[in-house]
Amino acid sequence: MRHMPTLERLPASDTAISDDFGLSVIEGLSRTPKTLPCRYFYDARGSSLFEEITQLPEYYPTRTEIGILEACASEIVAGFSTGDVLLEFGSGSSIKTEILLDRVADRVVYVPLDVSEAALADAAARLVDRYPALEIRPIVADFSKLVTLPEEFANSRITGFFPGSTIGNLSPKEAVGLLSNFRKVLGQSGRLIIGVDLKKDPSVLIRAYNDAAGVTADFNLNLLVRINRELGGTFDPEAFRHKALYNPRAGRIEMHLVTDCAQDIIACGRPFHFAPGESIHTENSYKYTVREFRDLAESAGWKANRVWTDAEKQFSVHELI
Ligand code: SAH
Ligand code: AVI
Repeated sequence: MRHMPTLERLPASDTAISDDFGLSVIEGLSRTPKTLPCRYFYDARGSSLFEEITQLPEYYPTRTEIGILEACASEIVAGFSTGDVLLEFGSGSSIKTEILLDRVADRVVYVPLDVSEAALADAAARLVDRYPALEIRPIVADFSKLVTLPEEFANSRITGFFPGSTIGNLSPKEAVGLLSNFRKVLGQSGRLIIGVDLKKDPSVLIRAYNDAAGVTADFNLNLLVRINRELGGTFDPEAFRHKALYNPRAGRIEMHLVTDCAQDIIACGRPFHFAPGESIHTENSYKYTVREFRDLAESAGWKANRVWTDAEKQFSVHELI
């Protein structure tokens, strides 16, 4: 068996994950309406619940994107030369990446980058066994705060891989900022393969974020459990319920945690009051048309090149150069 690759941390200016949590919670719960950033969903339990979500019958994005990637993988990997880097932003379980690695593991250096150390460690353990010839360099970092990559990649051609429509969890304005920064980090010779969920019948969307088994509800509520554990919170998760709705004007699914009765809780040593019916807005998941996303990518300094979709036009995979 091969040794596990060491997890690399970028310098403090590039990433500040744990220190941010308390500040973000104080800031978000002090607002009206209250909010919490969705990147904190992914502690060990949250990452594992997300994996369960991807298997749910109602959650079409994962299996649809996998189908698209299987169909277009040979076209994507044709662009790789020996020594090129495949850098995945928010790599999670790295399951979809195997579709590409099956074809290029002997040629590329794979750099999974994620805020979740647990997800990175699990994925790296599986990949070293599966691909004995693959060089893996995992990085614990917040992709929204990336300034530079490790010096050793300075002269490499880098393909960024950003599947799963994680870009949809940012507002369109933030998405433009992130894609412009990816442009800088990947350089002019870089390209980006990015998965984007498409606009569709709202009832299909609402089912995907409000599954019958209640896994998405547990994923949402786990944020309160995490605040209790890591920030001395006093939330009663049973006093909050999961709510998912489609906001047609903004073109996004919204997830909320709603309480039906008044609550006074402590988090980070500070008091927060909830009126009956008040909610915490925990996530947005924006949906785009192919045209809207290509325009957004171009406004971030990329050229929108090839695009692949499934037959029902549920999901899209874009190549930006
Ligand atoms: N790319 C995988 C996983 C998607 S789940 C797939 O398509 O299946 C989203 C992943 O992004 C989680 O593993 C989460 O920890 C990570 N993530 C979310 N926000 C992040 C951020 N700001 N920086 C780095 N990783 C982030
Ligand atoms: C990771 N991200 C793209 C998922 C989504 O669909 O917005 C997170 C998720 N939230 C609820 N279900 C899945």
